[in-house]
Amino acid sequence: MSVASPAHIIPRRSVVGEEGEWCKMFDPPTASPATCELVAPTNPVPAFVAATVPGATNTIPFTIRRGLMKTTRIDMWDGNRVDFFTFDDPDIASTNGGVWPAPTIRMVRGSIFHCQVAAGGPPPHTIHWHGQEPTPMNDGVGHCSMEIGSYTYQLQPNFIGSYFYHCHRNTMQHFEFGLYGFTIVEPPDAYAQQNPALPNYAGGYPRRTAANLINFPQFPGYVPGDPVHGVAGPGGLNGLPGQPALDPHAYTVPYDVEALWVLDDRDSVWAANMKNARATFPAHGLVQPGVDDQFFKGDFHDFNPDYFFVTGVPFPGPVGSTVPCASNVVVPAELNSGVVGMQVPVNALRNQTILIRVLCAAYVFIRVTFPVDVVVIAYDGRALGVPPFNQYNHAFLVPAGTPMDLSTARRFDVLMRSSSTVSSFASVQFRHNRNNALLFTGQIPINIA
Ligand SMILES: [Cu+2]
Repeated sequence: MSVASPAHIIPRRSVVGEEGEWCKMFDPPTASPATCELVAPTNPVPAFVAATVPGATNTIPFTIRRGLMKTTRIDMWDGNRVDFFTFDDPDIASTNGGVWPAPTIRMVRGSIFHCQVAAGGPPPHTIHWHGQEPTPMNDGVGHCSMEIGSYTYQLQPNFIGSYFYHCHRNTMQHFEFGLYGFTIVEPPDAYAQQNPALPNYAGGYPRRTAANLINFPQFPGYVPGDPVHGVAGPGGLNGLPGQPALDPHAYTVPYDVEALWVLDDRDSVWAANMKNARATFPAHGLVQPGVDDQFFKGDFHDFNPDYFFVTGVPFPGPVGSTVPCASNVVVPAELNSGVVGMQVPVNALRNQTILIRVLCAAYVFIRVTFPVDVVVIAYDGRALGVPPFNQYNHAFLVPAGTPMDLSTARRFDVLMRSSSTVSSFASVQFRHNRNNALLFTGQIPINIA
């Protein structure tokens, strides 16, 4: 199809004069909208964080908060300083000024999730929940639904898995500059058990995630589900009056160790030249919105990364090298919704079930190769073989040494379990998005003692 063909032109009405509440892409915005169809939030995680993380508060009941955007200058491994755009959590003082990546958001399936986002830096921004299924105004799609000043996002997570949230305003810039964080949806009872003396202590491990492991009995504790009626059994996803009680663990498996690998790249020259966060914003009063605005200003397409990271941890080496990251990095509970002990490199014991959540936050291609067999249980926040899409896919084994490719914003979750000791690395190749040239090889330690 061609945009030059009269048959393919979609008429656009002018929105001049409406740059307020609903036409929020303009600079400067003039109003913040109310959340559509607002209902009472039920997310239990903010109260848990306030109860367990020293100094944390829960200012708005059942609601998490995020502030954006902060400008944070981060030291690279070689002493160069690079600008990042970052979030903070106003309920956790240690994040003031912004952290990168943003604090991980955990939520439980079926709860009503609210996130109040306030723009302290130059607005507008919009938060996309990448794989969640909110109403359109809460989906935060770039250039369509904007939060300005302050906006409360509302959604109900219905699929247990791995997601992320990111600014979708001028995405190639705001996302690459660091305005993102990881999001994890857990079973409905993940935060119900809050006694640290009990094995399912909500702030630690084991935890559970969604999977269909009917063909992989090496992972103990898997609870099968009802393939006809879905994850929740005959009562349906949310239960129906008179139907049997739901099993919150149907189609889930416990894991003992959790690792988060957010793979990212930075081009320091690109970052230095393109750091005006408002460079491409359209202005009020343009006659043809979407035509007269300046989305294409700058050299955003010319991206050649020279720094590489896993979950904010640097791979300390130049382009062309093969370099391991630090071997002992644990995500602080205050940056992980109160959960203690989520790892970056893997340090586990024999016969522990290890869950590794992988996100490609890089703009170049990623090629991950594990030194031991893994079972892929989910892609992009959807567990393979789990209703309602169970007839279309299934979990599968990836033998040791087999490369797996990822492109920007994609995720996969793998399970690993070894009865023998392992002292090795997973290899992460960063390959150029235009010619697939190998740019850098990062090594992530995997130690099973
Ligand atoms: Cu933004």
